[in-house]
Amino acid sequence: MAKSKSAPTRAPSSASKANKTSGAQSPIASQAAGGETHQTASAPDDRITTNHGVPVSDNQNSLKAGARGPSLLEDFVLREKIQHFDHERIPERIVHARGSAAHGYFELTKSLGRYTRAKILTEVGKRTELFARFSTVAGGAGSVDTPRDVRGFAVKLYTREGNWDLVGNNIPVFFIQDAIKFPDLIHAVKMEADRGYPQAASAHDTFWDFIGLMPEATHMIMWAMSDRTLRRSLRMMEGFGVNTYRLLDDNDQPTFVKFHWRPKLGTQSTGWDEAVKIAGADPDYHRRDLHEAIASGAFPEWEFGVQVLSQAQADGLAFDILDATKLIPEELYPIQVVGRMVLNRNPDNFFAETEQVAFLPTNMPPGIDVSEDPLLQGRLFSYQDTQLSRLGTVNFHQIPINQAKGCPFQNFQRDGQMQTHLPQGRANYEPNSLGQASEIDGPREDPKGGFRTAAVAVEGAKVRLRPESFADHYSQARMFFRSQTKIEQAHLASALVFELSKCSFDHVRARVLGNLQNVDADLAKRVAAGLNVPLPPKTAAAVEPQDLKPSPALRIVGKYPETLMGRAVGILVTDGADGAVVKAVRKACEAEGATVKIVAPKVGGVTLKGGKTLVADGQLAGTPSVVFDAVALVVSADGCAQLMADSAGIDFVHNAFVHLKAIGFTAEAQPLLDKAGVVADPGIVNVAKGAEAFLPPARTRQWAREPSVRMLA
Ligand code: HDE
Repeated sequence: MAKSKSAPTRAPSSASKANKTSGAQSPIASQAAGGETHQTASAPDDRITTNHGVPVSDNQNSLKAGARGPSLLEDFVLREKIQHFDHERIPERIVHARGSAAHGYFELTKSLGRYTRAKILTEVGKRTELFARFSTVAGGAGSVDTPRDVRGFAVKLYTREGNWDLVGNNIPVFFIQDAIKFPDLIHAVKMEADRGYPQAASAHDTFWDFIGLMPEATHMIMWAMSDRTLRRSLRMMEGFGVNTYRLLDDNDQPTFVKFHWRPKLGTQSTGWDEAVKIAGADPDYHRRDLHEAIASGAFPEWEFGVQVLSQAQADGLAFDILDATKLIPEELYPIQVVGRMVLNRNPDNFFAETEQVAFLPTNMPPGIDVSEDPLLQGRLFSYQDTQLSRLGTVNFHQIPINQAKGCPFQNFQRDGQMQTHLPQGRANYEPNSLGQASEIDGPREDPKGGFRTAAVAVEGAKVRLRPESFADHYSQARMFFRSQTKIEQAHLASALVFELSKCSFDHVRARVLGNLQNVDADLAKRVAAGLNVPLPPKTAAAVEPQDLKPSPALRIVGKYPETLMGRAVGILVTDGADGAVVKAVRKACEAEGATVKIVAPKVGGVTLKGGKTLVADGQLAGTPSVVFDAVALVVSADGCAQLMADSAGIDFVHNAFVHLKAIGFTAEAQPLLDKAGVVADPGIVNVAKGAEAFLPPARTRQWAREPSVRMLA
């Protein structure tokens, strides 16, 4: 039965199925007659082994009773490999399942020593290693990057005094005021319980049913329906701690603090139609963008800022600082920029790092503390708990990505599943006195340098009550809406029309419209008109909304820097295109920091006028204009004719136009522009004689074009 391993075996019939090559091969792949590839090790260090170190002789064939016989139970190599594979997945996060992450560093530029003793916020110039993970909330791990959704913005800073996890979102407020409503909120937004859809979308009955019944969500709904939830890039996204925290000074005196991350590239969004099309063109749009930017050395950067308020200042606010559905307008309490974050290294392994990273809002160094915000209080329990079901053990802090790296960690906690540490000594309790020299064994508490809690006075009966000071659900929603530009207001109203159009219950829509009347009568009217349904009466508000001063800081349009830095330009070329024009456009855009990609009907590229070959970065059908911020059409007359016969060519141009992008062109492309419905405006630029005129419109969107290409509410 047993054949020599080095001798090719041959079954009596169907010989090719049983072919096996000699074990004595060069380390280079060799192809057996039957099509199997064996790559053999040249040194013991190169050998595949089992998980227990036994060298594997054959990684192509399982052990069988005869070449065509059944597999043998004895084959522990096969069983171990398959069994490990069977258990490769861990439960995905119940929220924020889809995420992308990167390593980087934090650098303090201004000390907050007046307010805190946390070293990370007092040691100017010191760099602290960190790992940041950005995520969508509602979709599963395999969902697309561009749904209309809030984005998670979680940063694990490996400080010298333990890990600090600042687990925030890209929106400064939240849907609910009390943690007890979180499971309801998430159940409502995720796939509906009976049908299992829609995936990663809030546009469905259960979400809007819940929202209509929860007026406290109205402010967040304004943000969620704004372009803030349509991210252009993770690099162009703000981050907010959302909850109110405290800083504690050397004497443990507390100051309230709100944390902010502000992207160097400004906050930029896509349009809704564009986001939908990107989902098809590149479901990994954000993950790819982040990875490619870091790989190319264009390191994303954020400013780190704080708003600090004393108790007296907090008491003077028109709302409760403990209410996470409210923000503190920058105009009232400016953001002090005190540091920066740079992401400069992609993860080596997605699972080990991005998937296994476990953020805990309870991770705070001494000098930072929580507030009594009832949403935050619930979070303090939830994250630790969720790691146990995801990572399966209380020792998840030993996984390298979760380990405190800036300092040692030691205590008397012992054992547990997946214990990888080897504690020394006899004493696994404290106090103890078994140590030989010092009469103690192991670490001890540090009353001076250790984590302490602010000694804030707490009083009151045990109650399940929402404070009166949380009752105004509409004033800040109104402030947000009225602070937006006309374009952004129209986008927000249209998003509400889109989402409510996907609901099938009239009473669900009507209730939301009733709430919207409290935000802004005109907004409610526009949404009702967009749905073509009657406008119901205004919902009675617990507290009549106030007209707060608008906060222009809440806009996106007109606020982001007009720049090509971090933007992508696509040049569509055909055979016979003028290489000099391609070169000029590329050079001008790259000089301003843009990434330029060549798109051609075939990926092998085109033959330029003059005979040179220009290789493409992307093939036309697979690289539509939605993945670019601006495009240029450098084509020949024949090439133009071919593009006009191809819907991918027409869509490339049409979509760039309706997505308000700059379009550079050479005269030969004019028939294609006409066929794609492009109408001349300052964003449509002839680049035949130079790219300069293309640059200003390519640095932004052509907002003035929008009314001519889209019906907005
Ligand atoms: Fe989370 N949240 N959350 N959340 N959250 C989780 O923890 C939770 C909330 C946020 O990239 C979970 O490790 C409760 C606000 C981010 O891994 C879970 C409440 C904010 C991430 C959890 C909230 C966030 C999470 C799921 C209401 C903005 C992803 C997996 C009281 C400040 C972190 C996990 C990552 C993840 C609970 C509300 C941000 C279930 C109970 C508000 C960025 O523990």
